[in-house]
Amino acid sequence: MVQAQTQTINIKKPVDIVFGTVKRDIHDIGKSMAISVMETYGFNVVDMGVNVAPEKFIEMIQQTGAPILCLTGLLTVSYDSMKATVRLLEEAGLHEFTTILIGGLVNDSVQNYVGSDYWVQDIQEACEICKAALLKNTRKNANIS
Ligand code: B12
Repeated sequence: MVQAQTQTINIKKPVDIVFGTVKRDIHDIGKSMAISVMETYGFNVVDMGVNVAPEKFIEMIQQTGAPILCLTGLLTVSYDSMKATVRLLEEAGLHEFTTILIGGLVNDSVQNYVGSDYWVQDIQEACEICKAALLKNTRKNANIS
């Protein structure tokens, strides 16, 4: 069974990217590498940790108004967690303002199943996508700025 994780989440405003390993998955090596590179590029990233429930991602997007959501998962069961997260974001009316990238052990079929905007392996390519997404999306839903 996957244990619940408790950790302090560091929020540097304005938040550009909310990033986490999805529910039931604890793989975090790729996530940590991606976050390091993204921060080097100048993005403010909130690291949600591992085994993150869909509701937690949505709460963080609502709280920060972050225009980009990055999900990682390496297990087959992670795809359902990614899909549930995307669905919840849509139900909250936030997908319109949020670009969703998935990474890890994913491909075209997984992206179609999950409903994300992109799937990426290459972190540099992800940074280019995030740059464009920052220009496109608004922070309309932010409770804080
Ligand atoms: C290391 C590892 C572990 C470590 C994880 C340590 C940690 N802190 O992360 C430990 C030993 C804990 C582990 C546990 C398990 N593992 Co494991 N693990 C791996 C292994 C060997 C390497 C994964 C890794 O870190 N790769 C290196 C990183 C750098 O690569 P990456 O994650 O792909 O990230 C890169 C890109 O994808 C990208 N990226 C990643 N995410 C994202 C997200 C975004 C948005 C972007 C832009 C980019 C991006 O950035 C990185 C740099 O390029 C893989 C095998 C493999 N070949 O992948 C198996 C693997 C993922 N594990 C597997 C399994 C089954 C498990 C266990 C269920 C085993 C068990 N029975 O307990 C548990 C799962 C526990 C859980 N609930 O999560 C299977 C999954 C099979 C499946 N399809 O479901 C794999 C594929 C092994 C296998 N061939 O069977 N595992």
